[in-house]
Amino acid sequence: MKKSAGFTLIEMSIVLIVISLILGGVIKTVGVQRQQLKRDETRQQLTVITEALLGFALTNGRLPCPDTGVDGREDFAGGAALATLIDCDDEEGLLPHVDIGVGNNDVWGNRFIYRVTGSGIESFADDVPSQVGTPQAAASSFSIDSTSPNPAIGNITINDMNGNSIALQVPAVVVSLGENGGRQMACGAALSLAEQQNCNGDTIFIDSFYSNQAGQQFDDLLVWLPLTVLKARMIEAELLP
Ligand SMILES: [Ca+2]
Ligand SMILES: [Ca+2]
Ligand SMILES: [Ca+2]
Repeated sequence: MKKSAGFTLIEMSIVLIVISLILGGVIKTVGVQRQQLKRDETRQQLTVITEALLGFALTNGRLPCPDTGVDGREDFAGGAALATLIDCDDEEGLLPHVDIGVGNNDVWGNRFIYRVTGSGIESFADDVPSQVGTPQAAASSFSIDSTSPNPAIGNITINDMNGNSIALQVPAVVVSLGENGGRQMACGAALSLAEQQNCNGDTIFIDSFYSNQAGQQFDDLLVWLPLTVLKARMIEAELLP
């Protein structure tokens, strides 16, 4: 029998299957790389935000209040900055990106969550005058948010997935809710317990590695301002003795 030249149907099928497997692998790899790039970009944004928050603190003698509306501006209790004390509308809201001069959204198009401690920190936080819009004089007092009388320390805690402390007495934290941020803004039970912890409005936050395991999904990206760094910068700038 004469064997026909070229591929048989079976050979063609095998070739097509192999090509599709290779292409599938390539597409998957490209997808993972794109995801990684977006996460890297968000980490860079968070680094810029940290610097911007420090800059705000150096200029104003305090950290900004969260934006509890949609305009990217700080919100104060009663709707306006008080003449006497800084009093944030809420300790948690969205990053007041306009006031600190950074971009409004993460790479997935969602605003950053921002929480500032309701307690001031140590001896420089006691009932300082409002300095909204005016630079604080050198070596004067410094406040995070002096609504609490004689506050002692920052009150935000960063834990790992297992509830172990990563950082305590944190003055401020900024969260990108990751790719599932749009859904997570509702902070519903569809999210893993760890992700719910980053949008439920309390003082506990979770930082962990990326996971897409069922029930353990975690794609949030966090940055926080350590008390030590904030104090060191304020001392350098002679805003603290
Ligand atoms: Ca606002
Ligand atoms: Ca998330
Ligand atoms: Ca929480």
